[in-house]
Amino acid sequence: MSKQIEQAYAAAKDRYAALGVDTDKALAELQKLSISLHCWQTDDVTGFENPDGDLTGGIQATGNYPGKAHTIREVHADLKKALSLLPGSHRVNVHAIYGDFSSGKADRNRIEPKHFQGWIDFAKEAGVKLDFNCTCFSHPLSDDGFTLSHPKKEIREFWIEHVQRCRAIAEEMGKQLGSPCIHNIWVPDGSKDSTVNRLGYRQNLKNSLDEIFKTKRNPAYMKDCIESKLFGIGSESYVVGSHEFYMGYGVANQVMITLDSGHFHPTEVISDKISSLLLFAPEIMLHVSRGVRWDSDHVVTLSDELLALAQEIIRADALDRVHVGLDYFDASINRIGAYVVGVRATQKAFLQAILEPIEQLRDCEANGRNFQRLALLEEDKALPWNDVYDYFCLKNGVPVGTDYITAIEQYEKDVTSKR
Ligand code: RNT
Ligand code: ZN
Repeated sequence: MSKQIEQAYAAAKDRYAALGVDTDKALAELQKLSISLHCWQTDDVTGFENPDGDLTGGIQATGNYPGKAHTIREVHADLKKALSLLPGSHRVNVHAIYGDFSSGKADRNRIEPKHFQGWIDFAKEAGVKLDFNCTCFSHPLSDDGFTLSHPKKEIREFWIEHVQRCRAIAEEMGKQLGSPCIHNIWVPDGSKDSTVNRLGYRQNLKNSLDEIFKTKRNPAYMKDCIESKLFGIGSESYVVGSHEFYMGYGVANQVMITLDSGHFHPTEVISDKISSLLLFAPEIMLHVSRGVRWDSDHVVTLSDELLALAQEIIRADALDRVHVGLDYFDASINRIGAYVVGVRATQKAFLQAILEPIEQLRDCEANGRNFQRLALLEEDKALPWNDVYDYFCLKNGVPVGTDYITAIEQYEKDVTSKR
């Protein structure tokens, strides 16, 4: 089998070389792409603060496929399994509700780095870096739909304290792991029906963010980002943190902006936002997801839009300024399988983008040879990029092609089905 893969790679290498593309170089580029795996896919965004509580905040994980993780150990084991089936070295994205509260419960405004030391130790052992998120949902003080923009000062202050503490935790993670931990702020704030106070809530959110960012953190250890959304379940009429809000805030204050591909109108794409944002914001964080109708969080697949997104980043030579994370939660299928499919789809999109015969394409465009540009782009779609990806898996010592399906079935049989 490995001989066939090597032969297919050699043939692909020649095909690409004829177009001026070096596949060995492309593989070296892909090897550097670190994808942040969202820990919340293991347990449908439940966490350990209140394992019996409901998920709130306009997000929902549907399905009841058996085998979800119930403890930190199980989350770690599932992540390790997923990582063992993925080529490359990656990151893990942790949410504040996934702390270790076995030494005693700590409310959100009381959490400390010690609650996340277990995650840092896990990361060291698993050879991954960490990213972090404050959790401004699934809590009694977010039940009426508002947190950082809440009309009541005491409630805003509670959430400000939470986010401040999360930024300190992120800094500790980055310090111990030697890689800046990206801390994402997403708040569910919004309302089901029309509000007559759109400006008021936004003013509150702005003031809360100003307060939060007054505390400077070491950028070598942590970086901040802010995430917008168009609407959520139960916040259909108004979301405080809209795209315009965070675009304005991020550009004015030079804070990194998070683009979640599921957070826009179904016909609006984030691929076309990359080249604009790169001109005005310092960096971009991606939450790669797949919106389907009103749901923003289906498992990522190799879609045209995912490819367009990767192409925009590679064509702009911006891999060092764009951070790639995943964000979806599917409780209806094997959860480890959901990780592996999503990460592999993302890598395949980036690999195709890296393998693009960009010099030839740019030459066509510069000389008005637009038919030739179109034809090259069409031919490029079916070049043997998957042979290059198979070889990438082989070289990284992970299952090639459909082989990971059997590995996941085995893990389900041995581990998750027994939970
Ligand atoms: C919600 C946002 C947010 C969450 C995670 C759990 O719509 O996408 O990023 O998915 O924080
Ligand atoms: Zn997101």
